[in-house]
Amino acid sequence: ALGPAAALALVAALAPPASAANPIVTGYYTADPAPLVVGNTLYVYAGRDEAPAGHGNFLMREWRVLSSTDAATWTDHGARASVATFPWAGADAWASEVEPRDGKYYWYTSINGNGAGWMDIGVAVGDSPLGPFRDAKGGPLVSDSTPNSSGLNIDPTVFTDDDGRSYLYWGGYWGARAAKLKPNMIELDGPVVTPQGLANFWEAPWMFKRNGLYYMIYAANDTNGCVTSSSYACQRYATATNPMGPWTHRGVVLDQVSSTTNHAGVVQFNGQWYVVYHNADAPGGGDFRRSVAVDLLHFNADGTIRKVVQTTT
Ligand code: FUB
Repeated sequence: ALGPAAALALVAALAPPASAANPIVTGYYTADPAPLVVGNTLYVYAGRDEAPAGHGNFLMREWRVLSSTDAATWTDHGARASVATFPWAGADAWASEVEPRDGKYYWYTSINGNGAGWMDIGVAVGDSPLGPFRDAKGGPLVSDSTPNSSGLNIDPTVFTDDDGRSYLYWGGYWGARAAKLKPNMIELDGPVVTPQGLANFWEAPWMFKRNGLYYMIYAANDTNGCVTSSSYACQRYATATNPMGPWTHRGVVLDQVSSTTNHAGVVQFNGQWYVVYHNADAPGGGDFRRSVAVDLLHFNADGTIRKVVQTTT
């Protein structure tokens, strides 16, 4: 028979991993979450939705950081970057992602520069996951003047492969774009290309790798199995055997959520895969008053992803 200590250990081993109470932040609204694991800590970088009730557009001026050691209870580290982090920009702290390299943390952001175009991609750098972060480049990494840029340069996702090469994908509305990054992480390495195979791409790409296979999840808004109205979006996903594609579309991984936008990140933490996304479920929430949620992500034996069960508590 098992002794009490062994029995407790067995129960702990058999217990399902902690799942979050959603939304993970109350008290203010958060959107466009980007998860990152450093050591035993899961960080979530998210924009803050500041739009008052009834306001019909995004009002976003800063990015917040949350952390957890169990994906269920969260510490709020406040705003760690804002529009003011980028002296050449003026507004719109839209979706972002943090990528570590060589002991530094590079925070890639969608931001409204003061140039001729609309949205640009900026990059800030810090010495820890919580910063402090400073503008790394003195100007945009991607702007309208970047050859073959997407026209709406938003939603950067950066992926670093096992061989140390880093890749940047981004894009919104008019298509996805991809480029290699130099090891300094603040310059493109070669041309901007249009990745192939991301069927019905709308915005919000997020790239990761599992068992040697590259995955891209991204928002789509087609009514062919994705959403009931193209004002909304689902998350489709694609896989590839090369980090620059071509990609093979695999299906819908996250159905329409309660906000019109649908933006997600995927991460493995404590042996479990999670999807971090946003919706409008929080009290007083809406399309411009969104809240971050965390749910489990499950893979089938053949590497395909099961559709996420969205939980509300
Ligand atoms: O939060 C502003 C924009 O809405 C993001 O950049 C898009 O991904 C969508 O979530």
